[in-house]
Amino acid sequence: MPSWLVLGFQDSSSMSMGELSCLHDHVMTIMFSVIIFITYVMVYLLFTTKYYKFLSEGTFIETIWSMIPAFLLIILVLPSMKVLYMMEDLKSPVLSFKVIAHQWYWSYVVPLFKNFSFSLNSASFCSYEFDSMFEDGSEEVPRLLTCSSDFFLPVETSSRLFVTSTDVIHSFALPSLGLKVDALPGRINQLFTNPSRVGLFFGQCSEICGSNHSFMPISLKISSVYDYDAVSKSYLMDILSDNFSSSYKF
Ligand SMILES: [Cu+2]
Repeated sequence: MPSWLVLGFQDSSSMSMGELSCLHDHVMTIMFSVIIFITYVMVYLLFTTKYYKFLSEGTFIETIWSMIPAFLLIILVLPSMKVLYMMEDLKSPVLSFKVIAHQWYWSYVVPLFKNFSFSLNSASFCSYEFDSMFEDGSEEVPRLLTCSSDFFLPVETSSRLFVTSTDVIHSFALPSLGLKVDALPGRINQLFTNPSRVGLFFGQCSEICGSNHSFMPISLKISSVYDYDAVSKSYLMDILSDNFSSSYKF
């Protein structure tokens, strides 16, 4: 999770975020080498009094200084394309979730897993929806990141997130999983993730979406596949008992 004085990325929790961190380091290494070399040459030329007359024109040197940047661009673009395709390829997801942005909270539509179904008055459920509001917590919980209910995903399972919005443009972002996509009204964007470790992860809306933009955090709980049904069932029971507490017993 984000903490004070951390200037780099958060620890990665999925393979795609690990690859993104590696790509970042790769690009930075090349970029700083180029900056240092160019700065050295420019400063040297500013202060030198020598002039090498054959350097003002020469086919060989011009070929060299065209080939080297082209080569650098190729070694920058190849790993970038690899990560891009890795993140976009859906690889037949096991579960599909729907993430809906509102001013100013998130709601999630979660499928029930492993043939778990729930019937109430002869209607059976295969998915359900819950809202996740910002919660102004006490000192023990992370400030501006705590939600009333956590979104949850099973670990080491390919999941697909459909992201959309009901009002204005928001952006669903979870840095430690390397996820970020705009939530656009009238359009569905999709994300693919395969979390590699369990835990509680935080993100925030990353599009200036109105006066309470800072107060729509995302908290994601990644549990084991075996716990997923139990968590799912307890959420469903909570929602049903909130909505039908007077008429039904569970
Ligand atoms: Cu927003």
